[in-house]
Amino acid sequence: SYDNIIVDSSPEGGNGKIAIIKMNRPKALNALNDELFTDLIHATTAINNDTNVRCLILTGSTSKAFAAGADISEMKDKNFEDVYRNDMFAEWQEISKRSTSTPIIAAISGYCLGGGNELAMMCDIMVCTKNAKFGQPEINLGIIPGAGGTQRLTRMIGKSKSMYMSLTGDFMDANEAYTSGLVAKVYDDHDELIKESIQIANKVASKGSISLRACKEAINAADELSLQEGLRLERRLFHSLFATDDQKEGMAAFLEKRPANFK
Ligand code: CO8
Repeated sequence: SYDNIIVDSSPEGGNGKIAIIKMNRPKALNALNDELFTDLIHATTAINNDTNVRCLILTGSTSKAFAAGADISEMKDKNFEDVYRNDMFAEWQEISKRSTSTPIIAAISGYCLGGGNELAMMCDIMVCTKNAKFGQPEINLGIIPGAGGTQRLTRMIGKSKSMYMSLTGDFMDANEAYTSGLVAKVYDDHDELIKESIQIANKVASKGSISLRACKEAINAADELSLQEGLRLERRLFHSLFATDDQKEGMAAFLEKRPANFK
């Protein structure tokens, strides 16, 4: 058990292969402080190493906030030497797409700001409620995004919208986040968000675990590789899946007109 997050390893409605982590500092709108960081990295690492879990949902414990950013009260008195020497926020890469091979769904209600939005963008599928608000308001604090906001957001929604958000600090609503490609789905409220996220996670988790991880690796490589390099990586991963039982089962099941039973 943790102080700043709630981990549910067998959520109601789940198929036994999914887990949910809820960030739980509701009074501070889930501002990401050191303790919450530590809990989250510990829990995601444990879940990533658990081969029974094929999909993880990351969400906030209430409808008001996914996370309103890094904890400003913790950062306020730090100086350059502190943050440079400790390479502040470098450890967040643990949760990022490259380090955690289990697919992660960010289920977002309410505020998703600064480091909160950066955390959501480290996940693989972002879904939200109608009341969600996305932003990189660091510019209002005299700083800039520090955990991928200038890089991942630009790749996801393009330069002009990314510049607009980070230079003005204005928030983006759920509708614009959907039409901009930041989120995959929008739901009415927090309860529906969680219910539907569990359904998405169940669907993902019903697939073969190796093919899921290979698929995640290939899609994330698209951020970094040239088209030729990316196509080559995709082909090699595709070839490697012919060494798995899941490929045999998946193709046999199709031809035998029955659902596949991936082990
Ligand atoms: N840090 C610390 N406390 C916060 C934060 C935060 N980011 N956001 C909200 N809180 C606290 C408030 O101080 C308040 O506490 P208290 O009740 O003790 O006064 C409580 O949460 C409720 O907040 P508000 O009263 O302000 O609630 P409102 O509904 O009036 O406003 C807002 C909600 C608009 C979300 C407002 O709280 C706000 O603007 N928050 C700050 C948002 C922000 O600037 N975020 C960026 C932070 S910097 C950052 O994220 C850098 C990222 C670097 C990488 C991080 C790695 C992942």
